[in-house]
Amino acid sequence: LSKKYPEPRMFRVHDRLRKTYDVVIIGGGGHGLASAYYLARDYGITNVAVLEKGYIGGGNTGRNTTIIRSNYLTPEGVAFYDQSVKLFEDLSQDFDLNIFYSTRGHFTLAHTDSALRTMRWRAEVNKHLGVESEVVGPEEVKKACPPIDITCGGHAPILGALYHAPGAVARHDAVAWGYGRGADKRGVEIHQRTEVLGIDVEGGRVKGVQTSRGYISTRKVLCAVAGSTPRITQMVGLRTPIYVHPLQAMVTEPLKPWLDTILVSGSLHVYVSQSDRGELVMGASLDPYEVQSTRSTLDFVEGLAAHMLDLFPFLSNVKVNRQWAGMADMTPDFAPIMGKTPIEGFYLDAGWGTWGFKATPVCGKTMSYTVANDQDHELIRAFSLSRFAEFNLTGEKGAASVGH
Ligand code: FAD
Ligand code: PYC
Repeated sequence: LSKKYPEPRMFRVHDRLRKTYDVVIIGGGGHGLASAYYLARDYGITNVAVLEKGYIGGGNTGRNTTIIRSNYLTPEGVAFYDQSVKLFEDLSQDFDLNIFYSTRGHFTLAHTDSALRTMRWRAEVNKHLGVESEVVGPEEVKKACPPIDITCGGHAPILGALYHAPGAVARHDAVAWGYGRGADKRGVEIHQRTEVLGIDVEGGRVKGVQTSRGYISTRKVLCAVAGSTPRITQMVGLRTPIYVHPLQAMVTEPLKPWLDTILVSGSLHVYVSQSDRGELVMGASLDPYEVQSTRSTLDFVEGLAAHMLDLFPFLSNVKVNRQWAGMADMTPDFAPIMGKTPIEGFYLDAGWGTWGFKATPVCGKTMSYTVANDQDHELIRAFSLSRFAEFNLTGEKGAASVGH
């Protein structure tokens, strides 16, 4: 007697890899899965394998603090991230899965005159491109967040802030699952616990991929592995300026809702929002050394807690529940590296450092276009690898939330 079981809730499990795929995507994070989803949905390319060495969303996608915003500094950055915010706003409906997208408003606090100058610069670029951003005084910060100590214990008074009304948070796992489920439904194969160990290149073009579960032949490989990028680019003999630093985060025990906005202070090295479960989700600056590891430290918790108490002294008895780290693939100009590469059929979606969760939908859109047409999408031209050789950088350091 054979029982009829329901369809899998998220995606199918495949016993074996096919011998060949039209496209192989390395990395089952948000970016890889979003690219697979739009390849299938928008271009009808479904003979696609997503290879993930661990479990989907287990990399930086599942470790990030989920801040979504488009208040960048360069016109290219603002246009790109604005598209992503727009895609995010419709994502729950698109997936028929609740990603808990929540528009909260985003304050970047300025404690010095020079920080305030950068806020004005960003506000003007943003407004010019139709993105809602404005500089506000400390009284507006206090109005939006009454429990804040606007003097920060007297040693770093808040002079003003960049306020970005569309700033939002979302459930990171649901973003990975939504893209994974949608890609799977359209025929894409997701292979977890499948590590890419080598890439065959012949005559300057991709031929196939060696994996922990056998060999696959393919003419197109998309690399979307964030903190593991240098290991993969090495396999095809490609040099990039990416360097990897740990970025840590932590959450408190759940509290009654009291923090409605997202707050960031580059000077105090703090960013914080309150999740739907009531936890304060917090992070600080990058760890100061280059290392490929996801361990977390007591130093980090102590430093971040001290700065949180500058802003909110009343939190002194609140417990920290969890801490963790991800591997941030940093670039010298704090912009990503996207698009075609000198190796034919090898496409790169990398350099996402501390800022790539918010870009997940637009990366899927633009990388699927680039892979399908073998031509860089116009929104990513400013992010090409060749900009470093051409000294044509896309300087976004002033718009990074995280201190460096
Ligand atoms: P990942 O999610 O890391 O996925 C890459 C996948 O590739 C991994 O699952 C990995 O297992 C897999 N992989 C690696 N090597 C191989 C291999 N050889 N074979 C097969 N699979 C492989 N961004 C924001 O916009 N807002 C934020 O608030 C924010 N906060 C952050 C906080 C922290 C603590 C961290 C660490 C990052 C934060 N980021 C934030 C950055 C953001 O998380 C990343 O830029 C983004 O998630 C990158 O997504 P991805 O899909 O490219 O990479
Ligand atoms: O890019 O907004 C961001 C961010 C916040 C925390 C880490 N990255």
